[in-house]
Amino acid sequence: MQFNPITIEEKWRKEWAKTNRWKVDLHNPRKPYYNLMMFPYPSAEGLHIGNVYAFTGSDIHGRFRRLQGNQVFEPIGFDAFGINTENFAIKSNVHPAPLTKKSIDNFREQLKKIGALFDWDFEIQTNDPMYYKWTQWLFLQLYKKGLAYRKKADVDWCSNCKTALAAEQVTAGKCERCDNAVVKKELEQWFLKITDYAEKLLKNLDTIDWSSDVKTVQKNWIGRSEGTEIEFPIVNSSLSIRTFTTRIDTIFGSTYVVLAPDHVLVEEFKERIINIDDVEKYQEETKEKTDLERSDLTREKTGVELRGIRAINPATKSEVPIWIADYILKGYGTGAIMAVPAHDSRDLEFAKKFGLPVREVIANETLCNSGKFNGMDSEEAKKKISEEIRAQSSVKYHLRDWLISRQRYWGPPIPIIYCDNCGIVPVPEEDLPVLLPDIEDFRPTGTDKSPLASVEKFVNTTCPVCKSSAKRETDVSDTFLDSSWYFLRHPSVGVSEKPFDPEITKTWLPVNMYIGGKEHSVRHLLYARFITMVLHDLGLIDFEEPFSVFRAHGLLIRNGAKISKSRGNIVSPDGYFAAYGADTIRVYLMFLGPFNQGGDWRDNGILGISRFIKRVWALGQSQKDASGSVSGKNDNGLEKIRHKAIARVTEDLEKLRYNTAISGLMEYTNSLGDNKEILRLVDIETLLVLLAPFAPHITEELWEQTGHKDSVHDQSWPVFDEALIKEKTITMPVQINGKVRATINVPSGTKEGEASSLALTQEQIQKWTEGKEIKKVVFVEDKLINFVI
Ligand code: ANZ
Ligand code: ZN
Repeated sequence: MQFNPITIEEKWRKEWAKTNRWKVDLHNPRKPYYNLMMFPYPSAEGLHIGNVYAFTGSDIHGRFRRLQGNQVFEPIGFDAFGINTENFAIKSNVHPAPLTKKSIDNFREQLKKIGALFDWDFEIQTNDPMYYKWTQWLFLQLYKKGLAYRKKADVDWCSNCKTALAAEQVTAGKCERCDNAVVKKELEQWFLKITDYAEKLLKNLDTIDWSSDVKTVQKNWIGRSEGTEIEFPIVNSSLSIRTFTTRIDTIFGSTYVVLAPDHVLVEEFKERIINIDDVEKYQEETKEKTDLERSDLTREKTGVELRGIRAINPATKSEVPIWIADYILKGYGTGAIMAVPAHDSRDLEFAKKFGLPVREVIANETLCNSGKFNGMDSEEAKKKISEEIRAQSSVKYHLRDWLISRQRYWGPPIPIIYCDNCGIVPVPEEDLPVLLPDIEDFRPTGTDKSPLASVEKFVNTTCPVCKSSAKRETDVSDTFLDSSWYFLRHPSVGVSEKPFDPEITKTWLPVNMYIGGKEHSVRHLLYARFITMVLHDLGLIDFEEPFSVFRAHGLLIRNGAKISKSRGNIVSPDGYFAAYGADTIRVYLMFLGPFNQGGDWRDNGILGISRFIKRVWALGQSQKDASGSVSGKNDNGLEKIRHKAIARVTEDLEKLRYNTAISGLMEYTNSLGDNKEILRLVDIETLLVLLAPFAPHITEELWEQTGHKDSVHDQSWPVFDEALIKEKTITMPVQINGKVRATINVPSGTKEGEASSLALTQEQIQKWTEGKEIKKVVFVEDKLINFVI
């Protein structure tokens, strides 16, 4: 039969859809295995080859586990709310609701062609009221636990996206959505107290099997720092400055104190500060700068002394000046430091510029100029000094609370009501969802209010407590809240009275294998862990970590360059699917490089894979004609080759080393081709099962054509016999002109080239061959090697 991948794939896709082929029994599974990939944001441009890359890698894993006897639940959905979609809607002047629907419909059709195990009955759309009802419910649980709060703060603001952002959404001082430089704006916003979980988020990293670089990124983002809090009393005042230091051992060298420019004490001492005009001017200038700029070590230090007030160093008891400087951040530690110019390079630069005293307190690794602590090493001094001056040890984190309110339209309204009598009132759970009203002008206003604020029908409501007229919160929540719990919803899609069914959740979660991009290391992956911990502490689930195993996939590039819209080198999979079929594209994508490192898509590489698939097809055809199987002792090593192939592909699949697994399959296919005349059915069967996770359609077709009534996808993963694949070692005589002069140990089957190079390194042989020309090599595999000189 002629090979026509397009018809074959269509045939099987139809068949699978008709019988809902990949459905699993969620209530009574044999060996449940939850295989999840990060769900896509349905962009209007359609599925992108990078999505196909990630999904294929994940689906191969799911199919492999399925063949190993697991019941694999592999759902898919759409992260459909959020600024991305909304920004595109603004640009193209369409409403986000119809735009999202169109994008999802398109995505779904494209996704159906990649040959994945998706069970479409469990699809999620985060913009569906049946979904966001529970996102709002989640917010209410956090609120009731004191983990959601409203606070006025200097927040990161993107004037292009016209909204506040979370710290995690600011990369190198820029908005992660649009690359616009963010500014600070003082606004009242909703925060989730992720910092309460800093310690657990850090500690639990040791208990989960995740890509190690992602763990490191999280660890650094959480940024645990062990130090000391110590008060510097202000002269002629009952107040003091609380500083945070990791180097209390250097306190005798602290010759001045520095506050963040916006530290509350500046306001407090306004009357006593002589140069308050300069100070306020400096405060204004600081507002223009991002935290990133302020922390830049290469920037020249700036600052202003608070003239009129001084502090006392509690160790030396001497008076020291107080400064403000922008390199001290309000949000970290206590927002104030004891400066030690002799031992901190930032402080030294500052001291040099402003002529402040530098006092060395550590020399030759022990303390000096430190009174009775002289001669101690730093560790001992830290303890002793802390005791002496009653300093408190303190742990600080760089992690900030998660700012979740957005002054935008396309998201779930935050379910809060403001009442003049009752204050902040959560919407009663039975009133959820608070529906996002369908409004014409969805564009962000650029003020600190969402467009919902001008929709009177939405804003005006009655207080659930006192029944007087009240107003709704008009901000919506961040998309990352939508995606922080979707893995819990998937198996419970259709459950209407709860966000997730306790029994089903117990059966299926935590997720066994989660695959996705590294770029979400500190956003989605951190938030999802936090929300899972909260739900655990609320007694709603019995695990703290959502993803037992997480593997980050690499990035797909094209012709050596990053694939991006701005470069105009976006690859749409549609044309390739239509030309080669999904199987070839799946195998090609996975062959490009190690899955965890990514690959370089080049159109001309597809042909090689296409040829490989055709060779498999031809083998299948020849097997049909051969109609039977030769077995017996003289199998020309086929049984051993078969076991070796199983061993190699199995091991590679366990480790997601898809590219080397494919090489193994290619070699196996070639070996079978070389032995066409004596092929046994089991050889072809083995090849088809091993290849099935990669190329699900063609293997199914060949399975049928080779006389099987069942499905290749319902077979058991073949096992290999350790003894069979062990190499036998041969002790091979090495001759010079026919006389044995040495022996070498080589694995059975070693070829001439290898045997000869090994033989020529033997001392006894070198004695004979040195300075001589080797005229001829006689080699008999597994028997002998003879050099004629
Ligand atoms: C005295 C000292 C002496 C310090 C020395 C360092 C070296 P990490 O590791 O990041 O926690 N610091 C404290 N709060 C700060 C703030 N809000 N903005 C900028 N810098 C701040 O760093 C802690 C150290 O960073 C603290 O220890 C403090 O400087 C500074 F030889 O205090 B140290
Ligand atoms: Zn932006």
